[in-house]
Order: sequence, then structure tokens, then C-alpha cells
Amino acid sequence: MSHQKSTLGEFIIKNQASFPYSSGELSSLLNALRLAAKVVNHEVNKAGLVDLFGDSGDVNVQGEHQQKLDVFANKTFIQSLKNRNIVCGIVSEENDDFITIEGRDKESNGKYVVLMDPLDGSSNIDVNVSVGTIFSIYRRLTPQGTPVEEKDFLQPGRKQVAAGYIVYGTSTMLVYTTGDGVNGFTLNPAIGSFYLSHPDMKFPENGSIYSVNQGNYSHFPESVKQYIKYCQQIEDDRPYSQRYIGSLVSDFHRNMIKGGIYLYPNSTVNTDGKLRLLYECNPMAFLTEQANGIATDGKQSILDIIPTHIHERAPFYCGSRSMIKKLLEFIRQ
Ligand code: AHM
Ligand code: MG
Repeated sequence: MSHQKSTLGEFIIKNQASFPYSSGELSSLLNALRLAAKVVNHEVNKAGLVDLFGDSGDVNVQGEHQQKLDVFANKTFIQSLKNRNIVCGIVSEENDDFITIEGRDKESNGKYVVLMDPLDGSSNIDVNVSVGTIFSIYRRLTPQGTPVEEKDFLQPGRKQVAAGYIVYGTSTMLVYTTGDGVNGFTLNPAIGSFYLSHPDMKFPENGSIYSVNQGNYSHFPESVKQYIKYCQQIEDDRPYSQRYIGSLVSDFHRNMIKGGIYLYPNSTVNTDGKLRLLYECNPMAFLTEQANGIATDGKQSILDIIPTHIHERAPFYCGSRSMIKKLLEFIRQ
């Protein structure tokens, strides 16, 4: 594979010219994420060997302070982004407020903002199940040279210039879009390079997998309950298989490759759903639409929601077109 396929670095350079208003900065930003992904991957892979499971603030045998992996991932991505003069602000699931990044001089802070979930599905770490990083990139609204403002982050998903995820699974992959299809790159750990292994990824039009935390069934809206019953009926190509890893990135990745639907509805417990609009739903929705799928909150495309605060939640349904269309029939009835 390594001598035939292009590396992620080569691919980014080759496709740089197709970015609107390209000046090489988005490429540099993607490279910063690529570097951080490798560092986090290294740490995730040895999580069972060194004592990375403790609470943040623990002290290990060498007397060094331990970091939980999600704290480590957060710091690593932030530092890698700060090191280049491209990003003026970051929103992270791990930080209550947005982070302001000053430029090297006042006039030259970056023109992009990044929103991320540095380690999604982190409850899976302790049991050696795959986790991921999700990222979303926008051009800022306020002028360069001024401090970033909250409104720079509160843009509808439709305005994303790039989005993607890293899945730390049986192999580590970086999957992203800049609005020109979705491409997946697999890390060769021996060489430390990502190689294009999954060009032009697309959701199959239909699928036979539904992914939902069915333990919450009693709390779901009636329409979603009805759809789940439909998935279980013995008719045509059903019943579908139920697969739920509990790590959005991993469930999404499988469904995009095999065909399927992911559901995290609003419920009597989570009235707005659980997943975060800005750094979970939006980037996944951008990838979904670029991969010929549909991502919706049940009423509208996820990408059309106008956000009002940085950590807001949304009901989230995404996947193969015909499966989502069927779900929407139930919701609209
Ligand atoms: P996290 O960002 O705190 O890890 O939560 C997000 C995760 C998703 O990856 C996953 O799909 C979902 O939460 C699982 O939630 P639940 O355990 O309620 O099914
Ligand atoms: Mg998350």
C-alpha cells in the first residue's frame, strides 16, 4: 500500500488548489490536525501499558502527573493548532468557553476557527474499544487582526470549509472532507504516514444496520419507537442488525462503509438530544452529505440549524438515504 497510494500530506497539497480562496493555510491547518492525530494515536495505543486510566491529576510511579486520555488529546490538538498562525479560536468539548488564540503579532491572527471533540466516546477507552476525534473548520466572520468572538463559532454547519474525524480503531484512520467528497486515510504505524486507503467514500443507498442506544427506548418519541419496531419486523430485507458501539465516530464509520442508520433522538430524559451540534453533529453531517447520505434532526438538515450557543445539543439521525427517508416518514406521520 505504502508505495502505491498517495500519502495524506501529498493529497492535501495536490488538492489545495481546489479550496475556495486557497492560500495554503487550510492545508497547513489540516497538517496540524494530522500531526496531533499521530501523537494521540501513539498515546491511545499504549493506554493499557502505562497508567493513563486514572483521573487527571494522579501521579504516576515516576512522579509525573497523569493525564486522562481525553485531557491529553485536548491539549495535543490545541497545542498543534496554536503552533501555526492559522487559527484564531477553538471550541472544544473539554472547555466551557471558547479559546482565543493570539497571532504572532496583533494584525495577523488566523482566519479559521476549529471546533472539536478531542476524544469522542471516551467511556470506551478503559475497555479497549475504538474512540475518535471529531473536527469542524470554519472561516471566521470577524476581521483578521481582531480577537475572535463567539459569533465566529455560531455559524450553521452549511458554512463549514472542512470537517472530519480520526478513528482510533483496529487501524487508525483519518477521514475528512473539504466539500469535494470524502476521503479516508489509514495510518501505517511502522512509517508514521497516513495513506489514501478509502477514496471517495459514499454511504450505500440502503443498509441493514441500525445504531441506537436501545436501552433508552422507553424515553424515545413515539415515532422513533415505531421506526425501531419497523427495523425489527420480519419483512423484505428486515429485521436489520442492531449495532451500537457507543462511540459516534466508530458507529458512523461502520455505517458509512456498510450502509446503516445512526439515531440519537431527543427523549424524555435528554429533551434536546445528547450529541453536541457544533462539534459532533455538524462535522458528521457535512461528511454525511458529502458521502451521499442524509443527516437530520427530524425537522431539517442538521447543516441548516442556526446555533445559539457553543455547547448546544441536537437530536441526530444520519446515514443511508433510503433508511433516513423511511425514518422521516415515521416522524412526519
Ligand atoms: P462523549 O463526547 O461524552 O464521549 O459522548 C458522545 C458519545 C457518542 O460518541 C456516542 O454515540 C454517544 O455519546 C453514546 O451515548 P450513550 O451512552 O448515551 O448511548
Ligand atoms: Mg463526544
